Amino acid sequence: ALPVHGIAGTNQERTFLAVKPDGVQRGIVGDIIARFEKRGYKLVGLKMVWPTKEMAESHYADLSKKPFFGGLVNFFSSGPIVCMCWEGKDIIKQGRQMLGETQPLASKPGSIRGDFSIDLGRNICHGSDSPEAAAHELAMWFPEGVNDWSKTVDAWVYES
Ligand code: IDP
Ligand code: MG
Repeated sequence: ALPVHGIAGTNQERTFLAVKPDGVQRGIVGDIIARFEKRGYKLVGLKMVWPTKEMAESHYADLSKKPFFGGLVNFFSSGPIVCMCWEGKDIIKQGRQMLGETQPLASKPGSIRGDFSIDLGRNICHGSDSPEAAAHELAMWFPEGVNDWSKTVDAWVYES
């Protein structure tokens, strides 16, 4: 049977990851993409978007009551971000682990935030934190959909 893409818990699980404006400015986009590519994950959506304030507010709506919300929205809409949809086994959780902790100072070396960032409000990257968030964020950032391509090397990445 053909794989049904985007179902959490399958080898076709999908998540939304983004390089935030600081990561774009600092030229880390390629490094971040390379980490997920080299691990074996499949890139199925990729584009640069300059978020409006409204898009930033919507993306971070669950944090709207926090005191840092205004600064976060201004920062997130201060320049283009790189939007990605990555696919593969356990990608939602693994993606978060590869990003590191929200607080860069608590992030291990080897994680993106642990390798490239210091301050909480300049922590380089975003990743969906649950299957529900992934579905919601992918619908918001990729309303046009993503690419259901089959990666021929998958037989060398997955046992089955
Ligand atoms: P996450 O990005 O690891 O999912 P969230 O709690 O969803 O973390 O917060 C979203 C973003 O808001 C964080 O990545 C960080 O840049 C910023 N942020 C979170 N907590 C604080 C805070 O206490 N002060 C300032 N900025 C914060
Ligand atoms: Mg979050």
